[in-house]
Amino acid sequence: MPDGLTVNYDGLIPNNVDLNADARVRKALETWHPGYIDWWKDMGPEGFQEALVYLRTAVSVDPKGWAKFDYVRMPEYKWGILLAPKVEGRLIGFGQHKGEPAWQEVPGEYRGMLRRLITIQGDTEPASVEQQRHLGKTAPSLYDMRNLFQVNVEEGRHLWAMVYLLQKYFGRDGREEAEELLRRRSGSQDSPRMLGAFNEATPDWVSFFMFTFFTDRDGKMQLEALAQSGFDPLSRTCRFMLTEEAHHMFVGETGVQRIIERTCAAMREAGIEDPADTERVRALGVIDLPTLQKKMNLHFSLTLDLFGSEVSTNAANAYNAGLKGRYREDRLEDDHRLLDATYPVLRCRDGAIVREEVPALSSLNMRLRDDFVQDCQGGVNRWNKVIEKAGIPFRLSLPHVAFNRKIGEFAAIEADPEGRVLTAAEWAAGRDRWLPSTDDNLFIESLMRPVSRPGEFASWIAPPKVGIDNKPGDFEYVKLWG
Ligand code: BYC
Ligand code: FE
Ligand code: FE
Repeated sequence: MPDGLTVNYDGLIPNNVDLNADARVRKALETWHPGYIDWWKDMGPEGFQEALVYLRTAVSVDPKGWAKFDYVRMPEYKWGILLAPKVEGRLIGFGQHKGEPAWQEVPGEYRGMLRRLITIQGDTEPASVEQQRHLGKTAPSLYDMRNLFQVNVEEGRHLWAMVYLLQKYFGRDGREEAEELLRRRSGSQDSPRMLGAFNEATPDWVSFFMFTFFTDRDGKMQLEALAQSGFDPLSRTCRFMLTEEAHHMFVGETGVQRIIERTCAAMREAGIEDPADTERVRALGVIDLPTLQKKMNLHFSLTLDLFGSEVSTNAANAYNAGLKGRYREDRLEDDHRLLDATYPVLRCRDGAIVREEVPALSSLNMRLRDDFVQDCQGGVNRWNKVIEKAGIPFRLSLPHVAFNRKIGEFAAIEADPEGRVLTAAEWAAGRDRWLPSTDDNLFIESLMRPVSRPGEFASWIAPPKVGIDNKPGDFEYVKLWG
């Protein structure tokens, strides 16, 4: 009997869901598999399909030892279907069905809503791989290249995770959605990915690190909310995905931190005290802190759009139905129904930003976004410690939530990073001070030169403190020629 912890590696698709006993779903997934591999070869990391990459693969869902490391060619990566172990007797934790047994099958009345949530979640995973496919060619080290590819194969696995749910629980519509997930393309005019931020470019490694810090963290928040789901297979799937997600945010946070370390060290060596003296700082081959702030402004604001509208009936319905909870719902202390509660929401009223009490059910997107901002702030504080320790008079800060928004309350207005509402002319005049300008992007692009000798790093980024899997500094994380 499968114990739900070890993974069966015998078939084409490693899994801990006893696919062998489920001929229909196994066949559906085996039918989908070649299209996935074609997609990966077409849209996955460009130019590195033959390289041997030192990757971790999930071999168990036991938190104490779930991964093993080895050299793999990415198209041969074992993309498996892994659910966190079932919790016997689990009950629905919130909404109108609170206290009823968690669903093991799709509740008919919520089928459409659930399918939509799973499809949107699934769509973001391949989108990010598409956005990052060019980056291997400019990796600042083999260590960073390996981390990029690790993130990419795991996002591929997250697609598998959602496709499994669609194929197993949604019959023919699920099959169609699974096909569509391989058909849409990030940035495409005709069939774009579903959410805005996943159609933006990730043009350089600074953007990559900001993306994994901010946008993968939206992934974390959304997965935490879906891990609370009364639909038990979704909950179990998301719980396991979260163990992988931690590494993605590690890549982002330490990536930016290493850029900051390098910049601060170079400034000190050269005796530059003014962080705004960007010309002299750039001449050192490092990224000036004001430009880093602009990149942060961009990726933070793009990611805030992923939380949807502050006031949303979709979110209220999903909560009421018991499908999507709040961040760590199970650790919150209230009635978990929220019928009479309110929540403070920042709104746009007659062109001004005001705080209003709104029914708590309608403001769940805002609440999750608040939790997200708080989570981001922790990382920013750690970055600022590095700058402070170097004695440089500069601090990074998250821009106001109204800054540069395309979705929700603030889509209709322009605001600066402090949250001052601006006229169109003021916005146009200030834009290049707050967001990366063409000139900033060209400068960053000029630094994006590949470094591919083991143990060497590009001029603009410090080496990591420890290697992956405790490997030494000059470890060959990627064997480029296979
Ligand atoms: N772009 O009530 P509203 C990750 C649409 S990231 C375009 O405001 P709702 C990852 C919306 O669809 C996590 N359209 O929003 C990270 C709706 O359209 P319809 C991904 C948008 O539904 C890095 C209309 O506007 N997972 O995993 O409450 C690397 C009104 O919607 C956008 C999830 O997001 C947008 N940004 O909330 C790899 C979880 N925002 O239906 C992976 C699943 C809204 O009227 N998704 N619209 O045509 C959800 O929970 C919700 O769908 C959303 C939106 C939070 C996204
Ligand atoms: Fe993911
Ligand atoms: Fe991720």
